[in-house]
Amino acid sequence: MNLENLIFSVDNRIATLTFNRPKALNALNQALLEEFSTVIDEVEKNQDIRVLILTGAGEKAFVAGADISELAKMNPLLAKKFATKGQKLFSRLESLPIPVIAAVNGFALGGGTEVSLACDFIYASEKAVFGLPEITLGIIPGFGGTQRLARLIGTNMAKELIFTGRTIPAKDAEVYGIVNKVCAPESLMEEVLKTAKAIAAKGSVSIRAAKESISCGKDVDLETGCRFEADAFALCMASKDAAEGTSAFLEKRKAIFTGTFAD
Ligand code: CO8
Repeated sequence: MNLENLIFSVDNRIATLTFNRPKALNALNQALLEEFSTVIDEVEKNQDIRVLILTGAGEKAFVAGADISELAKMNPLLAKKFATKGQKLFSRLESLPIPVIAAVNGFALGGGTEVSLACDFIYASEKAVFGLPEITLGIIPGFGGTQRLARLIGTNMAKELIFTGRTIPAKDAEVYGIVNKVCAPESLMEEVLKTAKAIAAKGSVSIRAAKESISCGKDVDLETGCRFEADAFALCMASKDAAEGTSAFLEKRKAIFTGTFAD
């Protein structure tokens, strides 16, 4: 892969995508979004990858939003195209079958908060700052922020943050339920990797089933969600991992998962 705006690496079944435009605080321009899409293609193809981590290059930012110098030149049609492209991309990220963790190391504003909200969960540095400040530019969030933030923290709190454009430190984002864990800056990646490794060591069939079940269930009624869960549970029982996991418990040994199904 020929990447100029991103760094992508895979180590021990854990992939890391680093937004890499530190001079522009990793702002999302069109070229970066193209590369992002290519990386998602690769993650979808590579069955060895168990967890994807997103982070930002440099000391200051995760992603400081969409690139304002590009936005400023867009006519309404181009803006709609760009917003739709970003939305589709973030939906693909959200729909990946593997867990995606955002390691938010600094400013996550506008599109930066939006991309982190499309991840399964967020760990943040004490230095991280979240917010959807688009209103101060005379625009609104356009990469799914009005939708995902309201679903995550509730309509009224999302309205206040979006109407005021107020940014919030990681500690407050944790209180709102945006961030799972706040870490010292120097230990952020270590903490994220610890959690990623714990997830990667589990059976991939059950991890995928759990993610799909939670994701499908959150926008449907409880009964439909539970029905989906029962089907996903049954699918897990057809895997070698379920046989191995239950046997290992009964035999008092550590399970060795293969992520495969019975022949
Ligand atoms: N786009 C382009 N360049 C940026 C961006 C950005 N979002 N953010 C920072 N930069 C650039 C600055 O212009 C500056 O460049 P240069 O050195 O060439 O002047 C460099 O990064 C460093 O930035 P600052 O000097 O401003 O650094 P500070 O530490 O003083 O401030 C801040 C850091 C507070 C993060 C500040 O840079 C800032 O407010 N940035 C903008 C944040 C923002 O408003 N983000 C929302 C953008 S809009 C958006 O995300 C919409 C998403 C949906 C789009 C839908 C498609 C139509």
